[in-house]
Amino acid sequence: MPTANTLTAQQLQTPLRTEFAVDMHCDSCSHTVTSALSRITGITNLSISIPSKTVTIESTAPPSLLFKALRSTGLNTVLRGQSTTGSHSHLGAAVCIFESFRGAKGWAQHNNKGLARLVQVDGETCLVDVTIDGVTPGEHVVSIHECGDISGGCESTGKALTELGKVMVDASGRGDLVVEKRDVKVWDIIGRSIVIDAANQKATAEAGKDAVCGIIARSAGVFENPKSVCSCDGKTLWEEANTNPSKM
Ligand SMILES: [Cu+2]
Repeated sequence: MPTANTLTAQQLQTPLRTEFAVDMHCDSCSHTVTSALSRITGITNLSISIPSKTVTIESTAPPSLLFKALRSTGLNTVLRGQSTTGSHSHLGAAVCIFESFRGAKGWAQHNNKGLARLVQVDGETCLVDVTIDGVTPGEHVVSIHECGDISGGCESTGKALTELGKVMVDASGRGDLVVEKRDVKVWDIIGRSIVIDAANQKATAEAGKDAVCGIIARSAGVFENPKSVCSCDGKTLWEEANTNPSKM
């Protein structure tokens, strides 16, 4: 076993409080979590609750790094929410509800395939949290497209402006992505769209027929994720895919 190195990353300008649902069952799980996080620089406060299966972290380390460290324990982990600490507040937030348009007539279809939350956590950093469900298994590319026009499904969203990242969709059709972007500002992308397309479709800049997409809309702010992890089968509950977007 190699020695565990300290994990440093570009720190946020403003400390964030980030809450994760982690499927912990006992003190041993809790110790595993503590030791996975102990390698990360920038954590100022850590609180673990086994009964509520939550891990709350105050830190200037990027949430994606915390997410990866928690996932590395093998325990099911979901990003639940994020807020700035003390008197700081975030600079803007947005939400994007993904829909599938295959076989749809026009845009009047409500075939929810998940959502993205975007929070501008400081002047430089936009935190992106994407969860999708009911999508073809395999690698998918998540991109911001120039237009918020879904009148022709994903194909009318225009060209891809920037790639947010890649999602590996598992055999059950689910996938997620937590990433910080420094080339994206929330206020620049409201009214545009996010498209998720099979990686092998990305030879062209336009979205493929089987892509899912949604319009990026301003949101009230700091997100609170209703997802939790279930102790029955250790699986993530994705009930949020069917919840009211106004609550996000
Ligand atoms: Cu345990």
